[in-house]
Amino acid sequence: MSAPNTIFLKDYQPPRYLVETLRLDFDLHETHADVRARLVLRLNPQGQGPGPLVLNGQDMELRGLRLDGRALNAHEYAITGDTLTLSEMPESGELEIETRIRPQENTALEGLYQSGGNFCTQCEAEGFRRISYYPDRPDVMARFSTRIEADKARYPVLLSNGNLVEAGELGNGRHFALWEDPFPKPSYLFALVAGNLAQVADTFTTRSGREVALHIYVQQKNLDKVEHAMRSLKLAMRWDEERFGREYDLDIFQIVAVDDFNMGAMENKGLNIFNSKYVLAKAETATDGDFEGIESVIGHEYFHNWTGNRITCRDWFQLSLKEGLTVFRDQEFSADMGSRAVRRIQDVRALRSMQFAEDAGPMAHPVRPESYIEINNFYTATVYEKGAEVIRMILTLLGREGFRRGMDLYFARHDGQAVTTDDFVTAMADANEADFGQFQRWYRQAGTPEVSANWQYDAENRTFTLTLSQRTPATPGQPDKLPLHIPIAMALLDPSGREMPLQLEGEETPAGTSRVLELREAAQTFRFVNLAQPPVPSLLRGFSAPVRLAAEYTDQDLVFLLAHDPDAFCRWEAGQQMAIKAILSGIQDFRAGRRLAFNEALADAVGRILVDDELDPAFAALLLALPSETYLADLLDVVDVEGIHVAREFLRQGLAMRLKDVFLAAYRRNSDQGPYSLDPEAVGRRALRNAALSYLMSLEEPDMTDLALGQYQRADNMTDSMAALGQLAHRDSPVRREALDDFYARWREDALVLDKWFAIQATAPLPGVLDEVRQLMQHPAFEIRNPNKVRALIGSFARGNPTGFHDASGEGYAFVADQVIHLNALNPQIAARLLGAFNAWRRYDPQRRALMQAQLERILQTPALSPDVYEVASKSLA
Ligand code: B3K
Ligand code: ZN
Repeated sequence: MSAPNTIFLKDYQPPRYLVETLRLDFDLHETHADVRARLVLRLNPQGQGPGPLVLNGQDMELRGLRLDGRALNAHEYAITGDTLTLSEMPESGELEIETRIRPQENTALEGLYQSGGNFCTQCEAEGFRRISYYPDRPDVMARFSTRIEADKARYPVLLSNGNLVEAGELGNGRHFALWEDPFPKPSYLFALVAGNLAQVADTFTTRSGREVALHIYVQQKNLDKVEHAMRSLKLAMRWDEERFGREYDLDIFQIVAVDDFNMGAMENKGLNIFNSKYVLAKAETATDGDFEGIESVIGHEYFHNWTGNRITCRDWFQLSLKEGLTVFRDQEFSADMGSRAVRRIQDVRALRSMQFAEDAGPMAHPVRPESYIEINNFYTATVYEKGAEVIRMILTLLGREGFRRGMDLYFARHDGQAVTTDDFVTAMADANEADFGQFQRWYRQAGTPEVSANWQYDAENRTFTLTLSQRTPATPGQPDKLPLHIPIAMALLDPSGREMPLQLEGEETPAGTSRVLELREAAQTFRFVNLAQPPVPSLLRGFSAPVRLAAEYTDQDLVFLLAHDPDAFCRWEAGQQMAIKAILSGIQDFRAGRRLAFNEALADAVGRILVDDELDPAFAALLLALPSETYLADLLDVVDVEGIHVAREFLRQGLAMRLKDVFLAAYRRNSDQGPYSLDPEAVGRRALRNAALSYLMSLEEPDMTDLALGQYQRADNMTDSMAALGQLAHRDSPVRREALDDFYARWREDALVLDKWFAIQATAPLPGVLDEVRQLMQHPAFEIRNPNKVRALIGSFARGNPTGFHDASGEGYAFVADQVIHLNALNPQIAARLLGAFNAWRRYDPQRRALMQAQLERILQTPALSPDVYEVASKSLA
């Protein structure tokens, strides 16, 4: 095949024409939809001057084209590939375009499509061009009005962005609604919904006293699962006012839940469309993690109203302008709603297991990429999560007030505009008279920086010398890296664990007990004076920068930090480092055919955590969570699939054997008798109890299986039910099948719960798992066109089952590659995501490497490959 085009940031040109208003008329039918678009266009004074008008359009039939009321002749326009070009375009004029599209046949779930018999849309990034010919780019912002006409019995609810201005009957069983959005917006924020949906309504009064109607639409049968989403929405609206001074700006805010959705949710102006996974929840069907996910995604999409919608991106290279910033905002929201320390550690875990791996692989790209083939492939952990870390570093460097000043200036300066990440950083710098010149490299340079720290205490001179150095490994297309501006939050702890007063050489007096050191050079030395005792440094507190830190800690230092560091992140990290050391040495033993040795110091440390009742139980649960197999894989030069699994399980079982009674006591102590509560304390106790269960189950003793089975049978909530079922399903025992069948029989009507059932089976580290996955693909509840099902079954197998996917036979690879090829024709976005499971192929042993390479090559030779899949496969092989 001929390679699809690459788009480069350096080629950016402002649009030649702007659209002032866009009127859309939809006529929805059972086999098709007719769309009429009327664009009021004018020459962009900042553009290249008069010339042809080029519109984007894909998969549609052009049925009419008029300029200022006059039908255009065939020689006045040209359709080539995915564009429509008008050679002669006056400086201003009204263009009327009639197209016919087929939402019923749209399996890519981009543009207008059907889900569960309802119509809905997904336009970001470039889905609007499947609805009408249009300058489908974010720097063209227009005022939209949308009229929808459809059968009234089938589609009683007709929604679009903005305010409802008119609605009525049309006789013949059809009806219509007219919506107007007063805020100019890019086409990617357009949305339409037509369907048979039930509504939950509430109101929110903004701090300036305006009342906003809040409507959440779901299927009738799900009305009992909306309360948490509504509560989250109101909390988010209040929080954005309090923390950032941002009020909602329309009279109505609507959320619609749909079952078929490529990602989590979409922030369309005034009409967010959500994957039902991020709306529907009640204790019986959703886990504590699901509840947290809903709160954060509802918050995230709501916060986009200011960071994304009012101020949007100039082009898609600037995606992190809205995504990194909005992830940062949703992380802060969640931190303020629950335990800040726990949320921070969870976020760091996710960043390390996904973004660090991305940065180390063939798709590594900067937070602001320089080129892409398919923009949908760049909705990545780098753009989102590393982008959020970059914002967080700005906060760390400026302090909370300075950061707020910068945000205020950003909103004041750029409201209503489509801007760049440079504009954002400039606002931050200007508001604080700060210099972010070097800092900007975080946006341009890919790869995870490695920071090394070593130190010396000089008892005679009472000084402590800390040397920090940095280097960023090469990434595709970026062989050489420059030093970054890295904030390293730190403190020095005395032998009792207290923070010591800090005085750098040259300072008159000590000031404070914690600092942010600014590392700007390749290597820098910081000398602290007046220290009567040798300190242990607490470094990268709160994970103040997205780097890999190599610090010269002894085993003793780690034990000390785990016991005493007042900074929760560093305390947790010390425990992780101890576990990592133990597992890495276990892997070496395993490789060498030696018996694995157990590190008794770890059992002491874990024992102390389990009996410490001062500890927040949620934090204790995190301390007990072993580093993920993916993160461990990332730490090895050559990934040892079996070794990681064996050594990690050996550590889990070793701890359980030594501490069985303590785990059992913790299990019992944290059992809740009362009714289910979402209060952080109760959530934490469930987490700790279920962590204890996972250790106890590793003993593979019949009474422990009974414990899990009893928990499964008695659970009144999905958190406890899933935790127990997961344990039962991931070990070979006589009750395994029984429990899985029971769960299915109970939840067969609930699609979201069945996703959990699929995922738990797909991630079982058991022989024969691939056969089970194959069988499950034939299960009546499985549906290849539904992204949630694909993610639950195939995605979980490919990314959440290292021993299954990487089975030495290569069958796991062949299976996933088959699915990628199948999905390529149905839903390229989902296919490309799945294909990402192969990205780390070069880091495996020669046999596995060859097997994965062969599958990638087979995929690349598939006829009619989508640009999405082409880009991932070709870059992976490059
Ligand atoms: N902005 C959307 C993501 C769109 C993805 C398009 N492939 C959801 C979000 O980040 O809020
Ligand atoms: Zn977002």
